[in-house]
Amino acid sequence: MSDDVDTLRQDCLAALAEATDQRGWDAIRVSFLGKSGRLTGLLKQLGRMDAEERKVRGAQLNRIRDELTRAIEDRGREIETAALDARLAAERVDISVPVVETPRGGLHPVSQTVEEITAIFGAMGFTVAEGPDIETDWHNFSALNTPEHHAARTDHDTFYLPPEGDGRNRVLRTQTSGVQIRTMLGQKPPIRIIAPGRTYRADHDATHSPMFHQCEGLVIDQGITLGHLKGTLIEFLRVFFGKPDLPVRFRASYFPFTEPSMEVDIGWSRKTGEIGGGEDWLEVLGSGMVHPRVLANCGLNPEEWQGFAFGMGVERLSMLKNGIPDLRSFYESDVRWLTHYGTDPLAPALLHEGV
Ligand code: 2NL
Repeated sequence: MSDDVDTLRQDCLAALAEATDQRGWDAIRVSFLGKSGRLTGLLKQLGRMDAEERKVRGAQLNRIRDELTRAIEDRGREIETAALDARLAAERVDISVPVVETPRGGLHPVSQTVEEITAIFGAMGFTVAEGPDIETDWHNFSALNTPEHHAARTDHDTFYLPPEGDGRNRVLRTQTSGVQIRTMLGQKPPIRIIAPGRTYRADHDATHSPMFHQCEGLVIDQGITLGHLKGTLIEFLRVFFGKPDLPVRFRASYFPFTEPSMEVDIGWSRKTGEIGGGEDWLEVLGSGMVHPRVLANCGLNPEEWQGFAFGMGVERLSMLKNGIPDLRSFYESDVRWLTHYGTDPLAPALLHEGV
């Protein structure tokens, strides 16, 4: 081998041995095999040689080119592997280190219960309607056929707001019925809505809070009967409590806004506290066929349209379903209580199998 080629070969192999990264390696590759590289330069000289000399020199240069090409490729792979190993070592994660858990918030049982109620009635074709907490006494009482001197209207039971001078008296709504009144006034039947929300009564003891939550429901269409009311509420209660055989009893009652009116009881055992059977009954809902005068107050002809309505206390249903003994605990924001009774905000409202 001629000296210049041998030097070139030694230089290239020595440089490769020193190269530690991709960039240095690439510079070596270009400086020997690139367009203006040293070996390329020697190969270009072949054209100026006579045939005999070119044959000998050409074979030598080709052999060196093959050797160096292979050496460069091998070194390239080594550098690549070393770089990957270094990265893997640097980015190593110790999966045995314990995680610091981020405390997760939960849904308040009232929110959870409203979601469950909404999911069940939603599956039956109801939509959710909302309205103001501050309601005119016309929407809260008069439209609902509540007599001018009814006990519910006294400021013993109702929070009245100072007059605003527009001739309309305002109250903190004592039930969410105003939402349904507004719906009947604002849209044509058929109507299928539930109205969950805060309600207020001037009452405060172990079993009453001045603010609590109700969910009312309203269906208006042609040919609606007591059968539709009973079927809807029985289905709701059995799905809500997850008991396909839950005993449900309708008991005649009185509300100014429905006729006939019925309270709804479910079976329970006074001895074990268990819901779904036993010797006793527990009141859970109020209901009835919408009074013709309420329909007329909302511009609906009672000869043409009928409907049923119902109302329930959200905290009460939550207490019964979740075994929560004390109403006041709902409003104390005790983190231990919230952690115990709160539910995963990302879990969909649990719907028991329909019955
Ligand atoms: C109860 C009883 C009830 C209604 C609410 C209602 C609403 C309109 C027309 C007629 Cl717009 N009725 N609501 C009807 C019956 C009972 O609630 O015990 N609530 C906790």
